[in-house]
Amino acid sequence: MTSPRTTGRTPATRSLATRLAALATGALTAVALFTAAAPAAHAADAPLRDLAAAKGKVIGTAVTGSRLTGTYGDIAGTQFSSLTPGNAMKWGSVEPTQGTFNWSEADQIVAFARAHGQQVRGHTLVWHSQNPSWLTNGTWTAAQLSTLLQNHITTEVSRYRGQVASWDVVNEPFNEDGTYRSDLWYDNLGPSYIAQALTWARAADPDAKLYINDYNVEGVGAKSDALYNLVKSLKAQGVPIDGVGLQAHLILGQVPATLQQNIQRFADLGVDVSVTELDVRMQLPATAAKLTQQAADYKAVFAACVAVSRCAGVTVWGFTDSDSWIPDVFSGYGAATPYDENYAPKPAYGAIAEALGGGGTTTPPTGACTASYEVVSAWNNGFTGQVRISCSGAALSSWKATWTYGAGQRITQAWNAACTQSGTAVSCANAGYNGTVPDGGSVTFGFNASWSGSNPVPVVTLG
Ligand code: G2I
Repeated sequence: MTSPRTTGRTPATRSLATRLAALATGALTAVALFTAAAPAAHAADAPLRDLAAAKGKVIGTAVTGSRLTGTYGDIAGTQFSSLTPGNAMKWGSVEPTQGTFNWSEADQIVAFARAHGQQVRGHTLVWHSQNPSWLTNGTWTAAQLSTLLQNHITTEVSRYRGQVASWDVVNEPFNEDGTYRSDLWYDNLGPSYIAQALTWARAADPDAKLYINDYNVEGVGAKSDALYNLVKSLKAQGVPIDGVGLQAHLILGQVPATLQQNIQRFADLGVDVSVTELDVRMQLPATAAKLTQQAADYKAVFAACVAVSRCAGVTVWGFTDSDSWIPDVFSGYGAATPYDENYAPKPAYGAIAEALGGGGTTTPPTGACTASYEVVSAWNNGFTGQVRISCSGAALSSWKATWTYGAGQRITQAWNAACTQSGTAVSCANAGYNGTVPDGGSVTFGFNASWSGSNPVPVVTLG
């Protein structure tokens, strides 16, 4: 289809474009004085970890050790109360050659967590994947394999004794139909490897909470029934089991309806439950509608955890889309985490805050800084916008304004701020000279952008 704003416009279409522009300007200035009320994602809201703590919950994220500096480190260190090494504690990472250990990334993450007053979730001791090739390619008797596993668990858990709050001791032991997964451990040792692994872990650190962790066990079904029956039988036998981890690698719009009921039934067995690897993937590109649905999905998961007292907390599997496994594994899918690739909080961030009792309409702050977005002028395919950041009863020493363009608008130029746009997400940070907004004062920045079709006013979040 040819756009009326491409070549060969007739006077009639030009006048339509002019009228559209006039309409856009008029309509938008009318609503444009809309003020994005605080809470801003970071400035006015308490950090997620404080909101979670007020509910008695832990909020965690998987992290990559090499990235724990700059903005990534700031967010990881301030918003979350627990860190899970995404890969650094797996057997293949810590003992790539038999008897030669590499603890550097795991140590780094543990030290970072300690410096930021955070828990560590150890992940993972017994798994079918990411084992070292010397182990998987070796030929072992059952007795040798059992000894290797015992030594591995003892070595790793002892090293972090007192520093790892919870261990995903056994990861992904089940098939979808609830039978045991055929892997190195089950095939050679039978199902008793699970009880043994838990027992060895308990001996190495009696204070760590010991979990069995799996995916597709979030709702009631054959696989979660198998996990339920296993935990029940381990408890009956006196095997040390403290918790169940529901990974929760979810698809947009598919939070299981039985999630809370399922968490509750595990809790009723006398174990803790944690959501350990939450992400919500969508087919790309992300649109405003998909991000809104994603926010609802995140909110539903957090709300389910809040509703069950033995739900210890929720960990997201990477907090930024730039550190997510999804695009590598599910072609065409992504945008699965609460922050975009440029660390701008997505609607899911606000939804998490709301589920944890913050954000939204709860307690209006007495003093606040707010951002108002205004379309100053518009023409057939472009417009000039301005954002004013005003403080009353509060002040800022730096700021970042973020919003989502749901109708295809694109920033082409900005002044008095450094603006970037990734997909629909816009992020504008203060220039070197205008980061300070005093109590009772304001700062403005401007931009040009393109638009077509419609140009709705976005909600600006201040951070
Ligand atoms: O697969 C998603 C998760 C499912 N539950 C258990 C988790 O441990 C698992 O995490 C992922 C990591 O997020 C990925 O980062 O586990 C993957 C391996 O199964 C990790 O991917 C691996 C890549 O496959 C390697 O090529 C890469 O060297 O990450 C490694 C380190 O970046």
